[in-house]
Amino acid sequence: MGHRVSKQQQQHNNNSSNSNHNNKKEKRQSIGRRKLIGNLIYPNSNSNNSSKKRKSSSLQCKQEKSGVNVLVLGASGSGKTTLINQIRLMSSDNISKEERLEYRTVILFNIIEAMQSILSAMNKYDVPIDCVHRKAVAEKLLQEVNPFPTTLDIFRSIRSLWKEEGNIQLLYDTRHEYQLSTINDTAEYYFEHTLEHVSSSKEALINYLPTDQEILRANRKTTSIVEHSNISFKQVTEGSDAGSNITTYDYSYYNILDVGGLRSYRKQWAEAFAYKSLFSTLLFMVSLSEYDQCLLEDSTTNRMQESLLLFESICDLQYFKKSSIILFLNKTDVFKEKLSSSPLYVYFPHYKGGDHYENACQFILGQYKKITVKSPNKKIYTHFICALDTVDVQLVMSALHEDIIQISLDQTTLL
Ligand SMILES: Nc1nc2c(ncn2[C@@H]2O[C@H](COP(=O)(O)OP(=O)(O)O)[C@@H](O)[C@H]2O)c(=O)[nH]1
Ligand SMILES: [Mg+2]
Repeated sequence: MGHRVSKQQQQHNNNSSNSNHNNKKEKRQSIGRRKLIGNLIYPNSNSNNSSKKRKSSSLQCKQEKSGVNVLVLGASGSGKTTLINQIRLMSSDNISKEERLEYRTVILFNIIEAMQSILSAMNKYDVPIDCVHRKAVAEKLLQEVNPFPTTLDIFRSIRSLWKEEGNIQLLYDTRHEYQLSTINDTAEYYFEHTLEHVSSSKEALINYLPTDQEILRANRKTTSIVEHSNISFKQVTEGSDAGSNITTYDYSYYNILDVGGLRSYRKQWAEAFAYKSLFSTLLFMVSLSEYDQCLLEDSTTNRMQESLLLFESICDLQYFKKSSIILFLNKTDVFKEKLSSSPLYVYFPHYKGGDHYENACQFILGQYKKITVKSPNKKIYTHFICALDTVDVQLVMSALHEDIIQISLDQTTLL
């Protein structure tokens, strides 16, 4: 089970520059990058504080561990925790009842927040609710604030709005055209599956324990460094001629560090970097589908630009200067779906590939690869995935394992 180790918060602002003068621009960008991942990781900034934090840390990864150690980084919402949960579900480190109960609250809140976001957007765009009774229900629901009352009444109201008010589903389906990024892409799954169950009776609601599929879709902010130790699993490989295609790799144990991706939590990453020698494999997660969205913390910064800047600042860090990086380009499902309704060239004017999925994938990948050109020894291993798709993740895990072996060979050669 995940082991929580620290909780600190500090807000940082992005200072990326638009100056025409290159040196000024670089200087400002460097300040911006510094703020992106917090001062702690820079040796000349507040180093006393840093060592104190490290000393007070109870990270289990201080000890040598056998197996593969992977540090997963990336902006908030890119899918880090979802991928790790998929890996855990495939392995012996299943999700306990206690953790499922924590997810229960998150999911019930996700459902209420998603319907509130839809209703707010309907108000904003003057989309009417036809029935007077449902209009009153919607107004009441909009007044609820976090922590939400998770009563049977609320879920029955949401169910009736979703099932009976045509404009609500219409607005949900066209959310990409309206740039409604506050409406979670996984909400439909809850409206179609979870609501049926939790609104069926008081007992069903009280005893509700989320399934694996529901947990994978939960939007839960990671607020501390979470270590998942000794995740062991059998890998499925294709093309085995021994009758069975199930095989276990030599490295069957994974130790994975998950971190909070919001700017305010990036200061904690220093703690994870301090164990760089142990967590030698760096996996950077990107959400492909967020090219047309702004940050939750800052409505003026494009999420893809933030992720690119974050990636650049990670690549520039002394800790990772020579490291190879595994780049996961996630949310291929949403990316594919929204390309035609939200053209990529609007956000990246250099892009000329239209709404062709492969062109768009290669363009975004190119933006990340460009960043690593200045470090010729750095190898980038890339994978396009949909972290919600178990089969996809299973296939990628086999490839990931090959990458990790290659990275360890590369490192031996470089020594
Ligand atoms: N549609 C879709 N949703 C995803 C995918 N990966 C993650 N998500 C959802 O995106 C949201 C944020 O994911 P999360 O793993 O918490 O991001 P993190 O902040 O990087 O840990 C959750 O609601 C996930 O279910 C994906 O490949 N496709
Ligand atoms: Mg997370």
